[in-house]
Amino acid sequence: MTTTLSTLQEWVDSVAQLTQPDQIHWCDGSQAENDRLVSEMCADGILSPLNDEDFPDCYLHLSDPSDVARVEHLTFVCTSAQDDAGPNNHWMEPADAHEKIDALFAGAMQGRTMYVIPYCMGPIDSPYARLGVEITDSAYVVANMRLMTRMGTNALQRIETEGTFVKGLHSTGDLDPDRRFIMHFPEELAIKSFGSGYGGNALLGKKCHALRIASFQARAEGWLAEHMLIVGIENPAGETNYVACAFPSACGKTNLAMLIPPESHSGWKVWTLGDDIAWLHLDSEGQLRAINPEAGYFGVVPGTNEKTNKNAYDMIHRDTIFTNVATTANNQPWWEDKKDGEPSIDWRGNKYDAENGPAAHPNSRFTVSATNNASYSSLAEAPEGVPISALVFGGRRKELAPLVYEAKDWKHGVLVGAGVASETTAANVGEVGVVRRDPMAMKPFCGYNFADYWSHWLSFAERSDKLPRIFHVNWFRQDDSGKFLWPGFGENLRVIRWIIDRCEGRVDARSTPIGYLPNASDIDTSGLDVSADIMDALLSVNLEAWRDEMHSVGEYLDSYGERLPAALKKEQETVLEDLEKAS
Ligand code: OXD
Ligand code: MN
Repeated sequence: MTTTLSTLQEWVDSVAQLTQPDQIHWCDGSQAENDRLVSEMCADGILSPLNDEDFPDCYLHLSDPSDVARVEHLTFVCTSAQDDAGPNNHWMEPADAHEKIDALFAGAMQGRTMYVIPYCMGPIDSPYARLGVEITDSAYVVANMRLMTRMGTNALQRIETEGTFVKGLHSTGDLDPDRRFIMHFPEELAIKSFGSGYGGNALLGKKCHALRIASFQARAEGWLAEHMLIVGIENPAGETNYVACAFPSACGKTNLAMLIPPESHSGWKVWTLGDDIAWLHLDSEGQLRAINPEAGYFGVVPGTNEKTNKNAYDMIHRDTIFTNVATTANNQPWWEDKKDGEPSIDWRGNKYDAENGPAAHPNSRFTVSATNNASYSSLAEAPEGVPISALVFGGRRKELAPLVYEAKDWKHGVLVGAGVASETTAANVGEVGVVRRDPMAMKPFCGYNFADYWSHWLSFAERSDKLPRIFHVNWFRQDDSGKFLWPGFGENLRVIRWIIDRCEGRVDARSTPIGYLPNASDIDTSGLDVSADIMDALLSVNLEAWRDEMHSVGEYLDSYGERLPAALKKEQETVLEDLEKAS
C-alpha cells in the first residue's frame, strides 16, 4: 500500500530519507496485520501474552522505567511568535525546534521498520472528524493506535479525498531522557516526538493531535477541543441527558464515564461516549454537540476493581494491552486495589518486594477498544455527535471547593473553568499531590496562549443563546483525618442528577457569591452513610477561604498580561466584591 496523495507520499519519502529505516510498512488496520505485529512483538519480548484463560488476547508491555508518563517539561508548542504559545506552554522557535529534533531523527530508524499509520479522529463519516498520519518506528505504537483511533484503509481514503492531515513523526530513539522532546508545530499541523514510547508522548492521535493541535485549529474554526469525558444519563422514564466533564489527568474521568448506577437507582442507565477528549461544535440551531475523537481507552489501571469501575474491570479481561502492571504467579495482570490475587513480578520485571514500592506503576495503563465496554453508547459513532446539557469542571481538592456548584452564567462559568486547581498525579513525570492551577483541566494540553483560549470560550456567549449550563464538582473533599467526605464512584450519580435537574429547571438553588449551590434536601442521600453535618460541610462556602482563593485566581489571571480578556478579569473582580460584601 502506498498513496495517491502526492503531499503524503513526498512527506513519507522525506522522512525515510532522514531516518533511514530498513523497511516501510503502510498500516491497513486489519486483524491480520495486527496478529502479525503482535506475534513479532511477542518474539522480540516487547509484548508478552497474559494468562489466556482469564485474559484472552491480553498482553503485557513493560516500558523502560524512565519512560512511564507524560513529560510536560519536555513538551513544546512551537509557534512563530512566543506569545501565541503563551505562558502556559514551553516554547521554542519553530526553525530551531525542527533543527534540534531533526538532528535526533537523522538515521534513527536504521535497522528498524518505519510504520505509516493513517488515522481518523472521530467517526469516519463525521464532518467534525479530523485526519492524521503518524509515522513511527514502534510496533507497540501501531497496536495502540489501532485501538485508540479509526486507523488504516478507511482513514487513508478520507485523507486522499480531503488532502489535509496532521503530520506526526515519532521515534522511540534510544529512550534517553536527555534526548527526549515532544514538539508541536500548530501552524504547520505537525508534531515531532522523539525518545519516548509512553502513550501521551507517543500515540500522537491523542494528546498531541486531539488536544494540542486540535485546540489551535478549533480556535480558528470556531469550535472547542477539550479534555472532557462525555456521558449519557438515562432516567427511569427513558430520557437521556448528555454531560461533558473536564477533570485533570487521573482524577476519575474514566470512572465517571463508565459509572454503574448504585442499587438505590434502579431504572437509571449510564452510557459512555468518551472518557478523555471531547470535540464540541455549535450546530446550526446553536446547540452545543460533542463527538469523542477517540475509539478506545488508555486508562489508569491501579484502583480499578469491581466496586470502583465494574465496566472497566470487565472490559480489560480481554483484547487489552497492559503497560507497566505487575503479574501474579499464574500470569494474570495485577495492580494495587485490584482486590484479587497477589503480585509475583513487579512492573520493572523484578520479583515483587513491597519494600521496592508499588507492584504496578501508579500510572500503569490499559489500552482497549471502546466497544469492549458494556456501557458503550452506539451514539459515539453518530457523525453529528450528541447534544450537551451541562459542562462540568472539577479537580482533586482536599478542601475549599464544595461538592457541586453551578456558575451564574456562561461568562462566570469560563471563570470557574479558568480557576480550576487540582493536586498533581502520576500521569506526568514530577511531584505528585501538589495543588496547581489547571484551567479547564487543559494546562498540559492547550496548544496556544490560555488568554486567547479564554477569549475563545467567552465568544461562544455571543454565538448562541442555548449554551449548556456550567458546573464545578469536587469528589475529593477530606476531613481533618484525611477521610473522604463523599463516597464517590457510583454515588456521584446523585450529584449528576442535581446537575441535570438544574438544566431541566426542576430544582431551585441557593445563590452565593461563588455561584448556585444545592439545597441539601435536593441531593438524594437516601441509603448513604453521609450525615446532615457532612452534607453541610460539603455544601458550604467558606467566605474567608474563598476570598483568598479569588485573590489567588486574580493573580494567576494577571500573569497572562495584556492578552487576558478584560471580561474574565471583570468576572473575577465581581466574585471577589460579592465575597467581601457577604462577609
Ligand atoms: C491521559 C492523561 O493519559 O491525561 O489521559 O494523562
Ligand atoms: Mn487525559
